[in-house]
Amino acid sequence: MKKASIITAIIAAVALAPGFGAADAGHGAAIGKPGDPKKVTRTIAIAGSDTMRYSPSEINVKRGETVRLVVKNSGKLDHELVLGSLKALKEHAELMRKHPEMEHDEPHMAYVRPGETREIVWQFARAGTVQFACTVPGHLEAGMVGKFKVGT
Ligand SMILES: [Cu+2]
Repeated sequence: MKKASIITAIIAAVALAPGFGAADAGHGAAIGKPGDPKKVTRTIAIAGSDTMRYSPSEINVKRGETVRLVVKNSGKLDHELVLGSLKALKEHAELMRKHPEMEHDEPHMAYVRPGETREIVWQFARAGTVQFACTVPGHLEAGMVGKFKVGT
């Protein structure tokens, strides 16, 4: 019995270990997908600052809409905007904490150094909420989160 539960634990650990990428890809469908720049209907400017807030932090979009997010860092620290579910964002933040040197640049994220501006072209697929956060260590925890309210 004890042996069986240890084996179960090992299986669970193995299943979870490479699961980060897989889970992320799976949830990618729920949050939408990289958009076609030709189909952009709206440009939305979002600024991240050292007060650990985004401005604006709540944005209404429509299901199926393709938007260009212009992410500006108006602070003196590095910031980032990563789209995802809160769960995936927390996992990403944890990964960043363990591997601060980690290079990561995917279509659903924009890493902005002080004074920089970067863009994400994104198409929202489902009605509901798509969250975003800064996964620079400590920032999400300090409240650097925001959300898109995807309407029909
Ligand atoms: Cu930040």
